Amino acid sequence: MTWAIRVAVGLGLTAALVVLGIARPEHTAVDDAAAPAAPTSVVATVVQATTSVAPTTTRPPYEGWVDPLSSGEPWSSTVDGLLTFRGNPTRSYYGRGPVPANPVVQWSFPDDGSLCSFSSVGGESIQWCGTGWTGQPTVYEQDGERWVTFGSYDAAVHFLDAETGDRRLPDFPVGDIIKGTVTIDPDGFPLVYSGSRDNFFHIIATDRDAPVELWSLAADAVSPTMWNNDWDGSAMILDDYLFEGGENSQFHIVKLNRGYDADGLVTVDPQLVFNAPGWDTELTNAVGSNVSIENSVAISGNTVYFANSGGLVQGWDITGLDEGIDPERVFRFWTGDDVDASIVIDEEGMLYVGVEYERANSRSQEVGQIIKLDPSNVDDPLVWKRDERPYVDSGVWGTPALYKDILIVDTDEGRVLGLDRMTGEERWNMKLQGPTWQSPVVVDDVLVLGDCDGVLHGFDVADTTAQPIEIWSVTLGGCIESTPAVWDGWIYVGTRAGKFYALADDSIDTISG
Ligand SMILES: [Ca+2]
Ligand SMILES: [Ca+2]
Ligand SMILES: [Ca+2]
Ligand SMILES: [Ca+2]
Repeated sequence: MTWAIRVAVGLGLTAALVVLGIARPEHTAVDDAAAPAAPTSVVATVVQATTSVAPTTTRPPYEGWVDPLSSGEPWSSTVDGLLTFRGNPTRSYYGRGPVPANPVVQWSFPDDGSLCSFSSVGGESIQWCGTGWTGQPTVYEQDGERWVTFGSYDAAVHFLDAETGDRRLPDFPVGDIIKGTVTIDPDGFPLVYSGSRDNFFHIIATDRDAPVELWSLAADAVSPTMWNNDWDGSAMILDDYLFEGGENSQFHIVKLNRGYDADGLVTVDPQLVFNAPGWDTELTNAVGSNVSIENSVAISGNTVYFANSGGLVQGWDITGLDEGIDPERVFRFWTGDDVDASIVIDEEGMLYVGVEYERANSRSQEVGQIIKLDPSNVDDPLVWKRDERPYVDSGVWGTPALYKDILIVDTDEGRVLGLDRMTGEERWNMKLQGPTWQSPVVVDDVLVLGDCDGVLHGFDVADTTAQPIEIWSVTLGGCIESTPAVWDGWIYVGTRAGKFYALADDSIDTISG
């Protein structure tokens, strides 16, 4: 049975956006042109860590950074919520049900106008609206109340009441658009971590009348850098360390030194304790200088994984980080082409990687666009591969989703695939209006996925051997490019038409129900 819920969209606004040519994403929405290089002289300092917080799990304590068995589980035992892009260190937690059975828009934001601003791409200024890649909202409890916090294309972070859409705090303006997903402090400090195209990675306090920036990391604070200065990746925070890749093509680790002052206000005293290029000479010889890191770092065991626009998947061992021992690269696999999707890691430590097809080189034709890697087999890690390259500038932008025994992947052309995790064999496929760049969300056996016609779909995927069954659809308008958040009967998502939406069943009564 299918419900088609049509939501009235301001036709004048939609028409205006179409005239401006921004109702659909451009392929430049993820990749940004190289910025002029600036000389830098800041050198990272190494400080000794003094404390380490043991993770709380229902299993015996794990002697390391991230228990691989935590794949698919919530991140924090301190803060209830969806706290970062794809929810946890292995980028494999999609939210908490129930999923609405018949979702209806309960509120939209802002009340008037749209979330738009102008930003430059390659010297040309264009208007950007709403939220885009990756743009997943965070949903969480702070001081006993539920917040929805996200960055958007109006160049601000928004802090909203999850039930009403009213502002909990004034907007926090940054210097340029925000494409990525903010991270909420997993240890309960009232802190929000956000990148921006404004060349800074920001740490924002949310425990006073207005949000306050406590610190920022400039893209040129390290050297050498390559390509650009934006920050799209969603940070990961473990044991007071922040891990983040930048479009400066470097991998950064910051010791936060979080605390509170005499008035009880949150403080940080960040120290950049490590940074390293995410490229090597072999890579730049093969692909040139576009080696920016646009995905969100993923961590399993004692290894931080990420990939860059040069297609280099890499793992960095952080075993001795809290003893002052520098991380070392322990895994290297070249996919041949741009990897902007985040790496997803299963409970066995296997990596699932979505790859774009824009260089069209022989390596990307050999390796394919959806791959499973076994990083314990450093010399021959490729477990399986799948080709998804119908044309140049296609492949995968969305971060794949692990669900039961399958991997769910959407492609630029709008194909959605259910693949056997063990073999890569196709269980099912379906076609939506592309480009589909959001990351599939699966909660309570329902796949929530939007398309670029602005329709948000719910599919029953409980039987992983069967074709998904559409159980509802909601027309929001614009292109749904960013990843939705599902939490306690609500779905939160923005579109490129300029608004941010909260959907729930009309019968929803209390936020905590
Ligand atoms: Ca970017
Ligand atoms: Ca690209
Ligand atoms: Ca920039
Ligand atoms: Ca890229």
